Amino acid sequence: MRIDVVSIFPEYLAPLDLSLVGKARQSGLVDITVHDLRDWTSDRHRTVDDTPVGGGAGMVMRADVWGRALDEVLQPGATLVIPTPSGRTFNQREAEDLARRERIVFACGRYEGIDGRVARHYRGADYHVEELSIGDYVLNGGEVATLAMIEAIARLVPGMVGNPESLVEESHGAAGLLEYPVFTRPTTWRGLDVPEILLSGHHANIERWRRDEALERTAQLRPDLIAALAKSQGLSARDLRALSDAGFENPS
Ligand code: JB8
Repeated sequence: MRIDVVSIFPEYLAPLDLSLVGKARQSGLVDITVHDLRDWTSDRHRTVDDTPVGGGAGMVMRADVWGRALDEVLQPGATLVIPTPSGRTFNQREAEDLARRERIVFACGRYEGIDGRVARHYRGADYHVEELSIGDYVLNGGEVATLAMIEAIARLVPGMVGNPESLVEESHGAAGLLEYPVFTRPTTWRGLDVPEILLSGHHANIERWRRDEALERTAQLRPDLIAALAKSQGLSARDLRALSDAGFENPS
């Protein structure tokens, strides 16, 4: 997989040298290049922005500069990801989808964002263009959102995670639920005991306990996920009984 990032703050992407993503880059599994948008400016001040047409606060990133950069960096068949708070929300499904692409280019905006014609132009030129938000809050630019998305995508690339078992468990263990709590030694810490069932060695009981913990935690914190699972037949009769025993309303 090849990933390019275009930004006016290339140093913001330095964490991509670290940890699992850094190792994947060193092993050649993921090839990441960070570009400085100002390399495609043509004036003495290396200007990338201008005032908004129609008025309003702040500055807008110029289509001409982005066009020169993307004409050079985007290869045929590539996906263009534009982080923006007005995009569709990036989630695990999007990460799985993007992990299957051969080439992705992230265009990191700043100020009030990138001239709206840039996304339209590359869509019209038959690129996959995804305007994506990482959540309902506003950052100062697309760089941190890009870091989050690259980390979520890269760990799904086959051969990437040190322990492939952990990915398998994630996808079919408690699909659509929050994770159950985890513990390690010592079994007593500051007067708090690890749940006894986890020390029993009874794997079927442990699995059931973990499923119940995941269900309860999800019902408490993310009732929207319980409703979605109920709608898609993702809850067994046993799951429904566990939720009812824990005092939650029947989600159907
Ligand atoms: C200017 O919150 B965000 C985000 C905010 C931004 C830009 C891109 C993304 C560009 N502000 O994800």
